[in-house]
Amino acid sequence: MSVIPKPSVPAPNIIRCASMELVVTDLAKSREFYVDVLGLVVTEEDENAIYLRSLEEFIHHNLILRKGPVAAVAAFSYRVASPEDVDLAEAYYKELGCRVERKKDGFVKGVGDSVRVEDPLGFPFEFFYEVDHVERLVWNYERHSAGALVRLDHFNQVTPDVPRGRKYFVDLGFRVTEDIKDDAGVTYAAWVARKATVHDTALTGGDGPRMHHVAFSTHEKHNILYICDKLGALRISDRIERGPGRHGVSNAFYLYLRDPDGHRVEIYTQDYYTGDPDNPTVTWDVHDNQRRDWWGNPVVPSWYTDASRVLDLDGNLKEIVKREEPSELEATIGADGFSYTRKGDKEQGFKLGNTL
Ligand code: XXG
Ligand code: FE2
Repeated sequence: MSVIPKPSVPAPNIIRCASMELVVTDLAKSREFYVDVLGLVVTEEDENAIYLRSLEEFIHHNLILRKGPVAAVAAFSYRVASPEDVDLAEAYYKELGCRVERKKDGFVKGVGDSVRVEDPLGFPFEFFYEVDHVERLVWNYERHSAGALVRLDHFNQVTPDVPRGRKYFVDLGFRVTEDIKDDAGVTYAAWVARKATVHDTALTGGDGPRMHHVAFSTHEKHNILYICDKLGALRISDRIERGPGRHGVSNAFYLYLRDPDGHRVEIYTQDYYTGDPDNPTVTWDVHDNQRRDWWGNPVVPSWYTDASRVLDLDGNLKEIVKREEPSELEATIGADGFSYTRKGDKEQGFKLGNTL
């Protein structure tokens, strides 16, 4: 696949991942999952769409559920630092030869002047600055549940050629915080950030463009355990796909759920600070069975294979390009569903009693 050139115009100053627009096939069922079970707050809703936000958010929404015929993702939205950065985003993607649309009144409720693009990796990206402010519910503990989702943390995107995508994100001003590689130089995944956490989005190697997951953060590990208990009590434990556990990459505590359409949602907490310009990149060996789960628990195959389709700017499903390099599933998971333990770990090993 061809290298994506760096445009001559400066990249827009991106602040953070801000919102995702999900197309869902049954709005009532999705509302039940995101509002009644997970506790996201409804900012606004009508018969076609529900605008949701997390408890610490002050902008209009972090998630839009829009009714449609096929489950898919309509937009990955980023907030930029100023109105001029929306102009820069428009010029940047035009120079890349991408399809670009600008709407001064915004594409969705609550957001003003914005640009939507079909980016070089095939994803529908949006950039905006103008947005309606709403009440920030940080102190409204009467509205917090034990599993309170407080912030949108990151997106995760499936793309066939991770190094190609990584260069595109670095040109766009992202820092690479972590990645997964093998000795032969194959890259399986990369995590890239604008805000001072491990990521605003990550690239997972696979057939794409597809959306792997959208992640919301909660404050503490016990909040994640409460969500598991609640799903059990509601007899919908089959929505749990992977976890709870501790990631190797990012060191965050995690849980992956599947919504009524199969869209994957991660609940995430307690990664580390990455805001310095010389923050070092952490590289993990694909054969290190603690990379994706620090306790060495197996990753279910569906986590590697399943992902949501994405839409072009006309609302049509984007065509999928196959990954040519080996998938992480083939590289690491045996017939029993378990990954291999990295050779040499025993020699490095720990000595009982020397930790404190
Ligand atoms: O947010 C993440 C993830 O991308 O969802 C996955 C942080 C780490 C991981 S991994 O499974 O690689 O530990
Ligand atoms: Fe994630």
